[in-house]
Amino acid sequence: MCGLVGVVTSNDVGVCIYDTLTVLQHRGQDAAGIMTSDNGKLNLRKDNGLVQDVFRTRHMRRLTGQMGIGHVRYPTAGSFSPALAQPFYVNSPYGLSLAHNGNLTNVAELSRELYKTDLRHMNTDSDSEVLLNVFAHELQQKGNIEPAPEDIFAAVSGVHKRCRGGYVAVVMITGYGILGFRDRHGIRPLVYGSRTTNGRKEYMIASESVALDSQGFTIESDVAPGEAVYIDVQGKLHTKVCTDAGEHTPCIFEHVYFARPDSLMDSISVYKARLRMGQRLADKVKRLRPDNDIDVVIPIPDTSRTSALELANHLGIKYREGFVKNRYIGRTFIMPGQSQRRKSVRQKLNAIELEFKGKNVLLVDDSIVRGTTCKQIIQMARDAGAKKVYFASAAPAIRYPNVYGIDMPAATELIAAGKTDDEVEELIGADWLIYQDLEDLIAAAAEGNPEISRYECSVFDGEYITGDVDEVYLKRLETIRSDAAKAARKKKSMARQQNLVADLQSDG
Ligand code: PIN
Repeated sequence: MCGLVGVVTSNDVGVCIYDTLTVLQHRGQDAAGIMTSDNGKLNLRKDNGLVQDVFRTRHMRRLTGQMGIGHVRYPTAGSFSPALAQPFYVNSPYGLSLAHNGNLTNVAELSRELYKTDLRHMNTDSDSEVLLNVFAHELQQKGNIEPAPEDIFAAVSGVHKRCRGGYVAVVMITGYGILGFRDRHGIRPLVYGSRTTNGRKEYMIASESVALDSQGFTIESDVAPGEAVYIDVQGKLHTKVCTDAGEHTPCIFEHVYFARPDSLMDSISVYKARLRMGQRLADKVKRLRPDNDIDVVIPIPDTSRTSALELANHLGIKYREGFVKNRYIGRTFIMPGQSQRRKSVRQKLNAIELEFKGKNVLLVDDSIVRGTTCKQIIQMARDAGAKKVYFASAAPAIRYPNVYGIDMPAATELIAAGKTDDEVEELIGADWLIYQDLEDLIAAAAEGNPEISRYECSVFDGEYITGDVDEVYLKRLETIRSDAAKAARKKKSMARQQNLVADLQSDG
């Protein structure tokens, strides 16, 4: 998962993009980058790390210019090299830089095509570099000295013809403007808005509306499936739908876990969707166990708080904060390798004993992925004196990998893959496990925007909307995503860095 932003203003944009990236930090903590364009000259700073660690005052001073793009990275394919930090740049045509969120499912075929037919060199195995080069090739074909909006939109059409998957991107065309585009199913989110400064309209395109809020921009619209939005350097907005729009199927997982609750996605309040998840889960609890003996509902912070609160309200049972989270520790979900993940849970969460002692507790989490964290948390609840530990997941069982830009583990590492709910219940050590039903999850989101009738739910139902994901593709993904493969890649990239340091030292 990644977060991106593009801004065209009348003043220097560096600080505005920096501040926005801190607001989008939840979408990726692996790397961050900003590229600005100052009268046709580009300034770039990117590296591995959190936004606050990547940018120092000396970098910010250099990030001048009235337009720019920024990116926070979450390593979908599990690579940790700083070379994969975005934005990416290609000098022809015009000097293009790109920040991308999502995943291309036909990247192997595209890479071959770029190399053999378009005569382009790829320096990484990142699909973002592929996307940039496909766009660059398509725009180059227009052959105009100055790109007109029609040329840019035609290039986006070319991208949609060639690329499959779930993707959004912002592209800066040096000296000309900033472009944002969204795949034809609108799987990944993208929104744009404006503000007026000294009588001039300024624009921002971003992954989430909370980015706009934070900088005083007002939402104009979500980018529609297949639509492109181009803001030229004078601050003029151009929009066009650049492909036959497919069925609009936004990713449901944004509502489950990824997006900030204060964002609106395709006009749906993420916060309200989570409240409704809690309400629907309560209905299911009542249906299945009308005489349940739950004493207290306890969320596993942070994401599940919203649904746990509404679940408790609808059950008429006390809601209590039984776990305290160390807010200075990153999300364990993103850490590579099982052993590191196991160790960090206790560092991250602590139980308040008095909320557990002698009680039957219903713990609530947003989802169960690998099951390792929730297993330990259930044990923590027992250690704190709980009589019975029930576990509710605000999302259905995750049984299939994600191929559209969410860093789900390999299928073999998903606890529910190929298992029944009872088997998962036993594996995590719960006295009762209750999952949200998929139709309830969908309804919880859909109530916020009745125009969207379908969602991208592949991690729950194994249906891949782009129709090109087969066994062979999933097998290949498995070899890239498994913890063992990630660990091997990390080792290799660290060794490479150490060699580099040794070389520099020996150079004196
Ligand atoms: C919670 C995010 N959420 C917690 C991510 C744990 C699955 N995990 C998915 C639950 S927060 S496990 O946003 O960081 O607060 O299934 O792998 O054990």
